[in-house]
Amino acid sequence: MESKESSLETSTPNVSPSAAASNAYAIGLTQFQGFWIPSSRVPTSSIISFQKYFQALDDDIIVASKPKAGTTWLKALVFTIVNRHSYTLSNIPLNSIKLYRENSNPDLSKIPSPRLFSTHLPYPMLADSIKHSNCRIIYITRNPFDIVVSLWHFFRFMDDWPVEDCFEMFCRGEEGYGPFWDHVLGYWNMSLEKPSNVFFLRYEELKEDPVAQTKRLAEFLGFPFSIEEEKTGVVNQIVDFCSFNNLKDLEVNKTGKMAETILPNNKLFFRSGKVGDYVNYLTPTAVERFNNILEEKLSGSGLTFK
Ligand code: PAP
Repeated sequence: MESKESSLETSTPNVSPSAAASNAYAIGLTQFQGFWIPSSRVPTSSIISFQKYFQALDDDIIVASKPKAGTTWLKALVFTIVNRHSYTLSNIPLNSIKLYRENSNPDLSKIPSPRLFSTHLPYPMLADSIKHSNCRIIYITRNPFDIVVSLWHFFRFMDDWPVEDCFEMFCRGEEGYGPFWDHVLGYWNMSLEKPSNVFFLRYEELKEDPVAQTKRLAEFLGFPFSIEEEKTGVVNQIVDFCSFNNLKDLEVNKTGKMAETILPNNKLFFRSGKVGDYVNYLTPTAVERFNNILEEKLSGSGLTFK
């Protein structure tokens, strides 16, 4: 749901560049519809096109996340669960779709059903047709400190910036698709309001019990595992196939590179895949400071992070 140009954009509505553009990552950010969009990669015109033209179908599946929250893992799991009868695990294609980047109004009718999409856009920015349809959204989030560290590592290919800069941007809410709290709250609130349409998942829960979470996911998606499948170990096979170690070692991720991106290689998406790595990078004072911000921003929502 990303695009480069749109012939439809007549003006640049409600757009302002990052005030603290001190590094390559910050320079690419633009404030748009209340969030910070990495507009050098995802032009706001493509979001407008998506909002205007995307027509959701009731059986669409949308993987939503903030960057570095577990998108790659969740995409692999969802695709594999849904397509497990069409492919063998050794030849399953794991693709990503960047639709509105190439074309402001792409023809999506040829995508086989159920159509799978992924997006980093916050809930309020989704096309109305998604909000009014019966389609399913799976949102993954992660301990924000691990997100900061993962994000910082990821963008070091552009700029060897200090982790403190990345952390400060996070505290200001001025980071890709941020503020973090608004992004997560949008999907959290919808998961409470429409639990059969929005599934809220945490990276840490997936890490702790991937088999149980994969079964929950399959149920939610309308592709539950049969007793026979459970007996013959299909759930475990899918979990193993989508595991960090397996995905990391796939040739496409060891040596591949996505077309039309500034990213040097796919390896960047597989760093350490651990929970709590942030303790090696952020001071306890920094953690406490962000915890205080989060407590205030999430207050009354029922959403907490350990
Ligand atoms: P994206 O949103 O830019 O696509 P995303 O996949 O959400 O990135 O995040 C990458 C993180 O997920 C990396 O975390 P790390 O930097 O803390 O290591 C990456 O290692 C981790 N990751 C990728 N695939 C998996 C997986 N199969 N299992 C667990 N973690 C994974």
